[in-house]
Amino acid sequence: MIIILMGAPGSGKGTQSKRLVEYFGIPHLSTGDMLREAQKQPTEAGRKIAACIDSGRLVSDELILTLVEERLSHPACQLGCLLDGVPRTTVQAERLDELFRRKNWTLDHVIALCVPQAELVRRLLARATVEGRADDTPDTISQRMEVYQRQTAPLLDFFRSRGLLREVDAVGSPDDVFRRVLSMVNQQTQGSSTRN
Ligand code: B4P
Repeated sequence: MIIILMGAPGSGKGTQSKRLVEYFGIPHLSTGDMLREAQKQPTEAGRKIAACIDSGRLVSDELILTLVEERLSHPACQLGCLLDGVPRTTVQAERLDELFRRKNWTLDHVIALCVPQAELVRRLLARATVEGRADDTPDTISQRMEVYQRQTAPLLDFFRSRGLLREVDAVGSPDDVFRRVLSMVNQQTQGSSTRN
């Protein structure tokens, strides 16, 4: 099973991913986590990644695609995986589409977590007080929201036009949201097995 989890910053992608990968027993591929690990390296690449994240910009498509392709080639991903935070641009979406076709993999679900902007900001500011992430400051949050609207939100139409997009109301407790996500995935899976 291949699942893509989309949503604005703070929509709960990381939170729901943890539950989904445990439930389905598939690997979790989070580009945010991969980049936070990579930025710790005392190299030019590590410094560039840190600068992008801290200012709320996206890192380059080339870097993301190299990291993701490398991770998807692991044997653990041969039976599926959950992509969390990728694709975030049209180039990433198109290149992943090509990669899946080359590998003869089917993308099963694209789930978009829907949360109003005021709630997103509230969550990220609350996380700042707990985790102190460098990109959870008010200025960087507003930059990330702007980047999301400009570069990532158009992908919802990309997946909608392919009949793959499932939008889930992601306001409520993390467990409530998880129940909604799961029921959406199960409905969809049953629907496609009935059609086959
Ligand atoms: P990510 O790590 O993907 O960060 P995010 O979008 O802020 O997080 P997420 O939506 O997962 O929020 P979370 O569950 O933690 O990316 C970080 C940066 O990396 C990007 O800004 C970018 O620079 C770079 N990057 C990543 N992928 C990239 C790509 N493909 N291309 C280029 N650049 C890329 O939830 C947030 C908070 O809300 C948490 O505190 C959580 O506890 C809380 N929360 C979650 N669900 C809740 C609920 N239901 N109710 C109340 N609070 C909730």
